[in-house]
Amino acid sequence: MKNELASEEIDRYRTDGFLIKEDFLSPDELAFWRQALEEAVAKRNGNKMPDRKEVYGKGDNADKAYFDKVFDQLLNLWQDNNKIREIMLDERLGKMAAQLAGVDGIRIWHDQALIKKPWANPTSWHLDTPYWSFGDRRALSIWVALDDATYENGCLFFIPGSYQRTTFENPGIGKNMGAIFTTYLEFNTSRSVAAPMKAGSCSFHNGLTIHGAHANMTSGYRRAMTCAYMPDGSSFNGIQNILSDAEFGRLTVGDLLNNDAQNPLIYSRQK
Ligand SMILES: O=C(O)CCC(=O)C(=O)O
Repeated sequence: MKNELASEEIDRYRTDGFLIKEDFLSPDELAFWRQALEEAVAKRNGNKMPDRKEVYGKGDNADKAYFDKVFDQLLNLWQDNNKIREIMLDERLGKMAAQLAGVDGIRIWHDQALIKKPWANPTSWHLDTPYWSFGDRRALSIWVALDDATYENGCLFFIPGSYQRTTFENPGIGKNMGAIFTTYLEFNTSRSVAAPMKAGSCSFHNGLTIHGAHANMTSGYRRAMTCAYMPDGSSFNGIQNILSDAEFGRLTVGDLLNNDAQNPLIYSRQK
């Protein structure tokens, strides 16, 4: 795993709000991640979450037929598959996320397999952090390509620098690709940057970076394994998102999100 970050890469991430690492995984690691994903997906039986079908607040009910064809989305696979657990709890990933975010500790918010099946719809431009149960401008995700992600099958796109201006207000993610630009008029004429990647490469993006992905115009799969990271010390903001009803019921706005069973601390600089 090419887990070292040069200071130039950290600077670029801090300017653009995203960073691409080519050939991040070795061929053996890529094979292990693919096998882990295959096993985990088979075990999930169509459920998005380990314990339920949906993710709260992600537009599951509106236009289900359309959104089911954006991608298959399976979250928190680390909680029910040992191989994904080994992959996701790797301190090296946490350290990279902490270095990019400029924080001392990193917790998993949730992992997520995003599988664009043949002929899948595009992923409209959106933000991530406004969906999450904490508000921290430094929160970020890793996105690892498990197939070549190309212009044809649904590679990611980013709006450079957008994370420096966007807020926790949620413009949502609908069927209109560019709806977010009516909220963020200042980016309406921005240049977008495409991120085609070979399988085994990865990108990091800040959760407030405007991003999206092409449709899958091919008969093949575009599989990605991702993980959203929360800076240690983040507190509950009242949004349910991936939290179970029981956990949601227990929490009061302002409570620390430090339950290791739900959000494991995978890196701490103090250690
Ligand atoms: O894979 C995609 O199509 C979108 C990915 C995304 O939005 C994310 O990882 O935050």
